[in-house]
Amino acid sequence: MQSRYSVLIISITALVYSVAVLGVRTTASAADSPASISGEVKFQGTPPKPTRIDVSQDPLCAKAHSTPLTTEDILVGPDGGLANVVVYISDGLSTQTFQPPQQPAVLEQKGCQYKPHVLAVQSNQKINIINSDETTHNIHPSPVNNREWNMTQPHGMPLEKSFAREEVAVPVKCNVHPWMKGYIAVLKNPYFAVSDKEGHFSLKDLPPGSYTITAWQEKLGTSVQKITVGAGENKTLDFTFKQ
Ligand SMILES: [Cu+2]
Repeated sequence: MQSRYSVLIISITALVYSVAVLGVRTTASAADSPASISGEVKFQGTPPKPTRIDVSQDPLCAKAHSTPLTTEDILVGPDGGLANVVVYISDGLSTQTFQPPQQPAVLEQKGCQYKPHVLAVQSNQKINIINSDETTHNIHPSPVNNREWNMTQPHGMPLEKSFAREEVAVPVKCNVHPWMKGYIAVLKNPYFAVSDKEGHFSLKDLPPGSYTITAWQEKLGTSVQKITVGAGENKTLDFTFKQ
């Protein structure tokens, strides 16, 4: 009985010691002070007016909107910020493989539109695809570097997918509703963002280093810049697109 207690005490001591060592390590890595890059994606010139979409072919889509649906391919905010631009590290990281986050991404079909219009995920990250509409959709991504698929999805049916390889970006369409278009950007590292409706983006928790940052817009193409960030540095980087 006594020896059992000794084993127990030794085990507890070992456990406490391991926790202490791990604790010290966590503190040490936090002291490495990650860097960040944030900025604005701007549209130069007069922004094109979104055009009206006719959804009358499906009354269930029409009834979801009190005002007409409009195109989302170039969305410019009141101060000239460009939305839905994928900003990511395209070069400069080591060859390490990044594990996908546990948290799945969500792509919703709502009002017969994709929400968000541009979704960015990590390769092999789970994507929960939701149909919140009463109508049935048929979601159909057409990738170049990943496997193509095509799924009918009635209301309420769960669907979980992922893409294995980097691809910016995979076009997504609905085979039932021809106006439904969106994109899924698949990145092999976790350092990416999609600009919000004011055009703002932020890349956080970066290891210090020299990077190539690429901004991608579905109609306006890509813009590339180089930047170096030291430990704990927060740098600003703006991108400008024009038609
Ligand atoms: Cu649809």
